Amino acid sequence: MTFPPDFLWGGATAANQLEGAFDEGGKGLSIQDVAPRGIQGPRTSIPTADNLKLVGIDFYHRYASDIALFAEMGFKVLRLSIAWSRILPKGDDEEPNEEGLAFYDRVFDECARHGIEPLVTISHYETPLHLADHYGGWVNREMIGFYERYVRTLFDRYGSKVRYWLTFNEINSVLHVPFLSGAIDTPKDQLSTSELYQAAHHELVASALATRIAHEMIPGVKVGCMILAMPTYPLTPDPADVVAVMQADRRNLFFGDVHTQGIYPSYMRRYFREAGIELDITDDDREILTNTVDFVSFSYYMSVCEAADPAKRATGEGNVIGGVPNPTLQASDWGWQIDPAGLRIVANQFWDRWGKPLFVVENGLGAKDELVEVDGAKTVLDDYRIAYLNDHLVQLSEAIDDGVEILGYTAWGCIDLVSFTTAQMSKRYGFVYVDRHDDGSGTLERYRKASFDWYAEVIRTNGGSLLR
Ligand code: BGP
Repeated sequence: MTFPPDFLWGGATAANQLEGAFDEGGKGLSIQDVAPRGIQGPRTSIPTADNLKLVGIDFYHRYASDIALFAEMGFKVLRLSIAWSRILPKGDDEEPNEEGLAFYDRVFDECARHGIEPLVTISHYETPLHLADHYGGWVNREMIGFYERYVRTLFDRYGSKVRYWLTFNEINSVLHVPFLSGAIDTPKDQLSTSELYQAAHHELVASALATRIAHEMIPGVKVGCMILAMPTYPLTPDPADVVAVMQADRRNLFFGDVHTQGIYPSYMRRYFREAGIELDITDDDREILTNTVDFVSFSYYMSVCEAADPAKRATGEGNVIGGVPNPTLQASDWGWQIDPAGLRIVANQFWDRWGKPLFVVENGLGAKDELVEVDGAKTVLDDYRIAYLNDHLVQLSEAIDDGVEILGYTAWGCIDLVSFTTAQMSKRYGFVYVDRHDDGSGTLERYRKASFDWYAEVIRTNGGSLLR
């Protein structure tokens, strides 16, 4: 096995999916506090008790013991996000909320005590609700200034504690889930493609600005973009399908192209012209975009197919971006098609195209788990999750052997948390089981699953224990 000796093994989380304490410590409301059905249902006007994210898994109060569990597995890195509305409760506040700042100080100090490096997502689907309700979210250029104020506050406060930063989670998803990704509270069918790309443009400028500011303020900092990776295969060998793949792929790769090259790629000119899109791009914007990222991070769960024939272009179940299901692959209980080789393929594609170090910051299997008793201890026998992760990590090692530079791997939802797309508790990813259920019942007790020991051994052996 070929994982480099300093490979960053760990797990990934997001504030809105695990912290809970949605109205404690001076926190303002975020868009997630009014999205009880994830991307699958409408928002509510105020937080409602059926929204599992309001309590999450209570990480806000249990962070110390949870981080101790991660340390027990040998984590080198923990990906977590900062809830923007803990720091700036409304988003346009002049002064940050000290209690919110102090919370993440405690979290980072706890990580440091265990030798765990934090990898921090600045904006993970949790924009302050006020910015959605009063400014219209990222279609509005003013968002760049609010984001700048937020990142300056973070870099100033945590610059000595956090070395790795990600600007926007799955930035390409703004085209697909405008409310949760872009805080744009207009139904998608009433938004024009121009508005969606304008929002994407504002985020790209904000991301490049954050990169510039970080480089100015924090010596040795590493800033990455974060892309929802979706390798796309032709449904048939028909060249028309291959062209369809090229075009579908570019809708995603565009975001990485801008982040790594610092300019809009030439193929977008034709797309914008033919789609009648005219963007407001200023000279200042163009200058800011030249601040390219230090690395590219991505989530990887599944691949899709693409076809030229609209009759074949049925969309797969449950995923954020869409795409045609692959007839050769099996799917998870939530319809996400399982494709370990896709991880090797996409890592090679990104490396060949961008030449920047990569970081796999999300990967894993959302599955229903059953708590059982073995030798008097409660656990989950999640051999299905172990098989999924094993096969993906073997493919990642193939990519490393192919010559791709990979900084690390953080398994998504390393402790069970609330799902993003469906807002369920029952879609579990963790090495640690959390006793909480879709109806909100449960003790919130934590139990180690079989995958807990398995992952600890993978980390201890630096991948040597993986089964090829
Ligand atoms: C990504 C998000 C995560 C996450 C993951 C799994 O799109 O960045 O926040 O939750 O998908 O999705 P889900 O929780 O819906 O299974």
